Amino acid sequence: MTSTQNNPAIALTIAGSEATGGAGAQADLKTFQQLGVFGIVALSCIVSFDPKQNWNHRFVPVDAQVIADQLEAIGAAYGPDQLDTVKIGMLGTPVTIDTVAQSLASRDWKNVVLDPVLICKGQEPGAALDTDQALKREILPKASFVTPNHFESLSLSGMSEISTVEHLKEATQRIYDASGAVVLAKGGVRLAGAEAVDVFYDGSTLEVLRAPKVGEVAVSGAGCSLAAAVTAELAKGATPLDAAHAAKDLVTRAIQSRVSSHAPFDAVWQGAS
Ligand code: PXL
Repeated sequence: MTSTQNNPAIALTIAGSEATGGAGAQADLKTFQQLGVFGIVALSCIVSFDPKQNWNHRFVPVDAQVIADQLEAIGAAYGPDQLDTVKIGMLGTPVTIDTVAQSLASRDWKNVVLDPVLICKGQEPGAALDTDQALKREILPKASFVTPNHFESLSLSGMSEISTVEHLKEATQRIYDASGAVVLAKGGVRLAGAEAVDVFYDGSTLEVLRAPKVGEVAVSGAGCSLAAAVTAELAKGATPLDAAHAAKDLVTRAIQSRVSSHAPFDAVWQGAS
């Protein structure tokens, strides 16, 4: 059945569920909706924090065939003329990465926004080595836009330290040179100072995006929402730089409007503005 009465921009996120609703696919969909974009999800994994174990991550990958099935259904429902923009969030295992890479290759995408989620807050970096390598090998070359956080910028740039804005600028240039993707690297609370600084680089324009820091503690879903907002704006036809600015604005407001719970971290709220 086709109806052309409504014609919103459409964006897909391939992401994990984070059950408490702060991060992952839930954050992506809320962000898409807030920016007037019709959101679609292919679920890659399910994360359920464990309140009995210090809110550690319990991670369950979605079966590879089920991921492929979701992407088959989505691709059949929405042709490339309707859906040309995809965000990739937490994939979590090399098998999932393989599956997603194969599905992505079955059509041309205008915008592939990669939030290169390696580990979540509180996880051990070493646990993600094989995932890290598979992501770099199989997904990063397909990305047109990448949004690394501090830890991911270290990994993708090969730098041993990023503690100043100058370091972060160098990281964006290195990541661009290695990937060809537009880079929006997040300083967040990891860089000292009164401002939350992100650096944008597209091969020619290097721009520092600044907003007053809202506290010194990371808020759940900020990174997911930033990449989702970039995705939504690109789906609507914005330039990468305009998308980055709009995303920074949305996330700043979403952090200011954050929601507290009995979990040890607050969650962003995109809907307040
Ligand atoms: O914020 C990174 C992230 C992304 N996706 C899922 C997550 C998390 C962190 O908890 O659970 C599903």
